[in-house]
Amino acid sequence: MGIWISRLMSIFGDREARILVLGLDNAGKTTILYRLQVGEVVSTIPTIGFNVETVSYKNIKFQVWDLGGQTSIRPYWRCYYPNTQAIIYVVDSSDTERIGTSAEEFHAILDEEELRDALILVYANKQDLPGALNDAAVAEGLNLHSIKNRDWAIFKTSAIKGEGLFEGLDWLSNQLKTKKR
Ligand SMILES: Nc1nc2c(ncn2[C@@H]2O[C@H](COP(=O)(O)OP(=O)(O)O)[C@@H](O)[C@H]2O)c(=O)[nH]1
Ligand SMILES: [Mg+2]
Repeated sequence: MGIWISRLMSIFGDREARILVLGLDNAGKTTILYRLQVGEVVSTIPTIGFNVETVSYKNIKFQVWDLGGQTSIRPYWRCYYPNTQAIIYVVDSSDTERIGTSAEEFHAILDEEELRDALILVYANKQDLPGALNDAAVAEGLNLHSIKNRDWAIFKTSAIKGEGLFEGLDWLSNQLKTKKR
C-alpha cells in the first residue's frame, strides 16, 4: 500500500469517499487503476451496459468508465456521483484528433451539479509516445483555464512507465486536506 493512500485515508477518516477516473476510451484509465495497486479491480456492467471498474480501499472507492458515445446511458452515470471528492480526468496526449471530443466530454462532466465540489486532477497521459502534446497543450486543448471557482491541476504522466501518477495524487491529498480545514 502506498503512502498516498494512507494519506487519503487519514483525510477522509470514516467518511465514504469516491474518486472518479474518467476520459475517452483508450486514454489509459484502466492501466492507471492497476498502477495504483490499491487492491483488486472489480468490473461490473450495471443496468444498461456501461462497464464500471472499481477498486476499493476501505471506505475509498476509485471508479472508472469511458466517456463518449451513447447519450442514452448518461443518466445512469449519476448513480456514481454522490460523495465524489475528486475527478481524475485522463487524456491520451498522443490522440490529437480527439482532444476536442475529450474537451467536450470533460466540460459536460464539470457541468454536473452533483460534481460541483469535486477537485479536478488532469493526467496528460502517454507522455512517452512521440508527438504527445505536453501539459500546456493539453491544458489548452481542454480549455482548463476557463474553469473558475474550483481547484484543478494537470500532470504529465506515463501510465505505462508509472510516471507522474503519484505526483498528481500528492497534489490531490494536499488540496483535500486544505479543503477540509
Ligand atoms: N505508450 C503508452 N501507452 C499507454 C499508456 N497508458 C495506457 N497505454 C496503452 O493504451 C491502451 C489503452 O489503455 P487502457 O488503460 O485500456 O485505456 P482506457 O480505455 O482508458 O481504460 C493500452 O494498450 C495501454 O497499454 C501510456 O502512458 N503510454
Ligand atoms: Mg478501460
